[in-house]
Amino acid sequence: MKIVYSPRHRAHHARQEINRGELVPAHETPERAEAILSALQSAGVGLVVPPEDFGLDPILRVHDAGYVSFLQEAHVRWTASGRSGAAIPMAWPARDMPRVLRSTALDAQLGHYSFDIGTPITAGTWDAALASAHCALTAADIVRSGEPAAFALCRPPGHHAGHDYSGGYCYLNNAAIAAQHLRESGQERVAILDVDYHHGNGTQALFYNRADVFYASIHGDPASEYPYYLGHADETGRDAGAGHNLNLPLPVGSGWPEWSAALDTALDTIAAHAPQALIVSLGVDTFAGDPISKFRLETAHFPQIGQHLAALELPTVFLMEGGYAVAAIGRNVAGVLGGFQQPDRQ
Ligand code: Q9C
Ligand code: ZN
Repeated sequence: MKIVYSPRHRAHHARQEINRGELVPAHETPERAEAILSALQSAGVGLVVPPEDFGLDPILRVHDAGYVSFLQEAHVRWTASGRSGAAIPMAWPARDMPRVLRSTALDAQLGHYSFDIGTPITAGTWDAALASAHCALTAADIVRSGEPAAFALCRPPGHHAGHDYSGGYCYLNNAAIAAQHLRESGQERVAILDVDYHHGNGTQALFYNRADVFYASIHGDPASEYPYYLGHADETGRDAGAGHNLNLPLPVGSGWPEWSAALDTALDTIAAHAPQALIVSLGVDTFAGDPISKFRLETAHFPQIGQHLAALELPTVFLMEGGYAVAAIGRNVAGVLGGFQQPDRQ
């Protein structure tokens, strides 16, 4: 399958993040994408192609225009105010404060358009995020044109980003942008399967009241795991979207037996919704060696994920989300895609 990749991801490079109360080297690094690219090339997964330029229109079908403008300007404003490094939010409205943005202060806007401290805006963040979304759109078009699958090597990732907020290393919701694009180019029902360790709160929220995009996620139980405030099993959709959201939270420490049982449930439910296309939010932070996550999948399990997905026999857009064990990320992603392409060989 084709691999859609842009070197523009490198423009987004935060040096540090706050984790467990300490300033530590950032986990979401350019090396992640480079490691994936080289592993996919070594494994012969397919031709590497650049993203097409879709401009802003398909982004604005999903994201708020004020948020998109803010992302483009935030780092320039940060620097103009005499600060160095990345723009980082540090204040958010509490429940009894109005959520409408009245202040023109940069710090008010940083808080308004985000939900955590872990999503810094550097000089190149906007360029990288836009290229990442264009990779997802290009992969969607490749599949729409008749190829059975494509892989978008998205970086930064997207599934935590909502209509008008960043969070969890995510700025633009690549999966949602690709799903909306497929919807508007004629696919009546689209399913998104999110296998990243973390619940894709942004993707869920964007489609929660819609029946045309089904969202299913297998993730660390938000009772203890990020993003904490969304991803519980009783969130099943609202209004027209009732019954079109499936959360399968698993306890910390879950391994292949529990995880693959949840995958079977997700795939059965997706099949019952009879979508015309599948988008896979592919995070490999379910790996036992992941530095910030707590599932126990081993490298040998990733080809089996691909194999299970192939059994759905749906046009499939894979796009990259998380995975922070850089030494293993390439082989784990190559494993999923290889298992999908050659299910009989696994
Ligand atoms: N101590 C993705 O995988 N920080 N985002 C968690 C845990 C946020 C992960 C801190 C993790 C976000 C795309
Ligand atoms: Zn994740």
